[in-house]
Amino acid sequence: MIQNDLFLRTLRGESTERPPVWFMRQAGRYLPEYMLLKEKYSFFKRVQNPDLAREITVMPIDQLGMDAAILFSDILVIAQSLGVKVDMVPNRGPVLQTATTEKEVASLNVENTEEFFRYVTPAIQAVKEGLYNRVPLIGFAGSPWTLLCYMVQGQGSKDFGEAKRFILNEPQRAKVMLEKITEATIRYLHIQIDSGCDALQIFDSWGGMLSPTMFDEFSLPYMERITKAVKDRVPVILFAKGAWYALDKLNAAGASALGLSWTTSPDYARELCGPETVFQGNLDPTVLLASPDVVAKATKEMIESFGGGNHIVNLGHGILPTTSVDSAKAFVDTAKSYYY
Ligand code: 1CP
Repeated sequence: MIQNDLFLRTLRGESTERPPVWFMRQAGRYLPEYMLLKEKYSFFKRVQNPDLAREITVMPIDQLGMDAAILFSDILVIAQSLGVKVDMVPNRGPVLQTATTEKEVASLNVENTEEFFRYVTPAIQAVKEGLYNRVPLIGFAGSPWTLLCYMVQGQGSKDFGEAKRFILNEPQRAKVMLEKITEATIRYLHIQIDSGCDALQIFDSWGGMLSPTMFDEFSLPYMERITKAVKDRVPVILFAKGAWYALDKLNAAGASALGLSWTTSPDYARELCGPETVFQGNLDPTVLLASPDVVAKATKEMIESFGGGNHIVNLGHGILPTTSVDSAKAFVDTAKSYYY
């Protein structure tokens, strides 16, 4: 059905002619046409309106030609579905009403998940029409720990000190919260699959902020439950940024591929997980601030460092807003012209 299924074949562990390429945060930020839509419509309008979701999701595919599209949305929609107010404040980022007291955590409502996500099916169907089977569509969610970070901290943070204080002082309450986020996420991902997503990625953006033992307690088990709940329907990519110490455990959790940040070497990852594991990554996103020639050279070296297979070309985290379209294109074109 899908014309370019290179990404899905790689996720199945098949040997391919070249590595597929897409990158985190490819829909938005660095694209001038996105910035125009951003001026006109609020963030959640762009997420929920099928025409806007289609336009923004398909825009990078039309302009740069990646091998997979990722649905335009945000990880924080799960907080919204649980009843938490989220504001996307221009030039500042998300601001959330926090949930930390026993009463606030008890009031998080999983039963509202399907009702809240009514907009998802029309949005994904519109995106699929816009893609007309050119490339697969990736759905996504944040990991429960990363969601808890925002729901407790109330905004982005360099150290998520409040979120860590919360899990240290109130581990039981934190686990009630993580359970609820997990349940809502599983329901949401099933809706994404039912609506047409071909693969899923779980973003544990702040997993690497935890020590290995805290990661085992507060992040891994929940990501594992989510993965097990959906992996027989579509392939799942687990990306725990900076949690290099947990790669073998994430691999054992049932992922089809593991995302790597740029501080993890492919050799180390292979040593921990073996030759069969598919890795995704891992160029430092700041490299894309350099000129297209420099980007092309660094991308080629990165691809070579993965040793010629079981690899999806991506960045080690989201593309930076100040990246030029030409440098982003050099990244994509280098992967697309690299034959094993
Ligand atoms: O209006 C805007 O352009 C605001 C910026 C923006 C965008 C473009 C936000 C606010 N979210 C998004 C879209 C988004 N977020 C996507 C779209 C699909 C894509 O192209 O990849 C995805 C996958 C996300 C996921 C996301 N949101 C993550 C995980 C990935 C990562 O980068 O670590 C996280 C941590 C968020 C939270 C969030 N949402 C927005 C911002 C600015 C942030 C970061 C807040 C912070 O910690 O400072």
